[in-house]
Amino acid sequence: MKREAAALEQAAGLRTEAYWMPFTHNRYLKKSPRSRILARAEGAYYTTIEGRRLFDCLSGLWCCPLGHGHPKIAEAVANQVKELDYSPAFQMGHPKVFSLAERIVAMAPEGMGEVFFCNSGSEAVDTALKIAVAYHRMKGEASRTRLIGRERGYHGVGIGGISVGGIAPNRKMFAPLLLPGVDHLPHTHNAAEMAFSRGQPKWGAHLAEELERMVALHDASTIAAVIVEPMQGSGGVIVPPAGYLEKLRSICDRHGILLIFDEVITGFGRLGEPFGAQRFGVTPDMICFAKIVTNGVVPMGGVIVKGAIHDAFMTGPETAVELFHGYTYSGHPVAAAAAHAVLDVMQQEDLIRRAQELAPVLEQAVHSLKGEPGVADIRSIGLAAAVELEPNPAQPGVRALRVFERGMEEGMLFRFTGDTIAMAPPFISTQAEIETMIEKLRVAIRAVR
Ligand code: PXG
Repeated sequence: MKREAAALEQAAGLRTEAYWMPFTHNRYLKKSPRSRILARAEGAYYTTIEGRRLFDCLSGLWCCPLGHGHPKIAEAVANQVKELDYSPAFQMGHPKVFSLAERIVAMAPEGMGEVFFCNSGSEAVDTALKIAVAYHRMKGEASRTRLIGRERGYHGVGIGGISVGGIAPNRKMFAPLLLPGVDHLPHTHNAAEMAFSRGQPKWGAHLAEELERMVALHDASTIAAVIVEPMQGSGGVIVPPAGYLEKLRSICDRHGILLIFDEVITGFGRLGEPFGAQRFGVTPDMICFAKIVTNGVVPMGGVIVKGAIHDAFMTGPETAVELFHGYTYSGHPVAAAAAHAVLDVMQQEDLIRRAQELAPVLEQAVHSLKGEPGVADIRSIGLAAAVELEPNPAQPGVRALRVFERGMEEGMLFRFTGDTIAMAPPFISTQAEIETMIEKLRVAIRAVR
């Protein structure tokens, strides 16, 4: 109670002006900020400064599936700060980053060889795109520079990521900065063919053949890589049609194009396997990761590459730098310590299996919302689900905002983008918590109408 009182006191003096909040309606939030300010987190719950407890329906922003305040992660981070708080990332290393890379390669699909570390999903994407273009150049195919993304794809907010990304508002303001020589595959969502499908839709594999058309148009010799999220997360849990990723893989193989999976959301268990690659049985040439690798406790991202890609750079004099790329905080010791603790906890508590076991619970529960007022579509796979609402034509996005606000009154921290509510509950959730989350969403949807 004392802590609550202290938080309230602090909230009374809360001054919000100086902080420009990311991807946020700043003016609306700051008119009445108190319900949106979090004071603490423990397990699957946040507590706001007003003392309201909220179930963490999206595991933070898809990144905290092991729950908040895990003692083993906290201890690993605290110890690392005392033991070695920073180690220069260039020309120097520290033991935990080498062993972490080895562990990540061991979890990845067969054939992956090395890990390049960075600090976020956006950096992972830009890193992978740079490696792709440089790789072809190393192989004597410098004309392969074109990058292919996908409509509705989200690859972070770097210049590379928004160029290959396919979410219009993230691109239009920055149009003059977008990379030239980028094309986009069509997205795979089609309400008429797949509304309310569970897991992978049966319709839509043929959309991968659009890549063949792009090859015919641009010529394979100009194309470096295709980048897709195996499951589009931010786009609203758009699940790949059965056979689609396999087709992309075989077209890429046929034409010497690299296939990059952006697994920033799907990496480390969200779909019930370590990576989406394993879940869908398709091995890309590179995998971008971030988020869950540290359970969101310390920023970290990275790119896992096939051995042959790494090896293509290992030429020339031994004393020469092979890749002119990296960040001050690549492989940061505190992030590496957190990541080791996360992987330990995942193993000890068998949490990827737990995610797999909970997936049918979420699927069953979320699809029971079909028929509720304004529910236009429901999609789910693994421990991720989205409920798409019919937008209010006069005010797109406001319906989901109202559901979000009502959800908080019901003790739920939902995530809304556009008129879609996304959920990706922690792997440590109980069956009852997942069912309650959906029942509260039902209450909120009915209340908003
Ligand atoms: N790639 C993918 C597939 C992502 O989902 C990024 C790259 C960028 O990561 P960073 O760490 O630079 O933000 C992401 C991030 C949401 C939501 O609500 C999704 C993300 C971030 C914040 C919110 O869907 N994805």
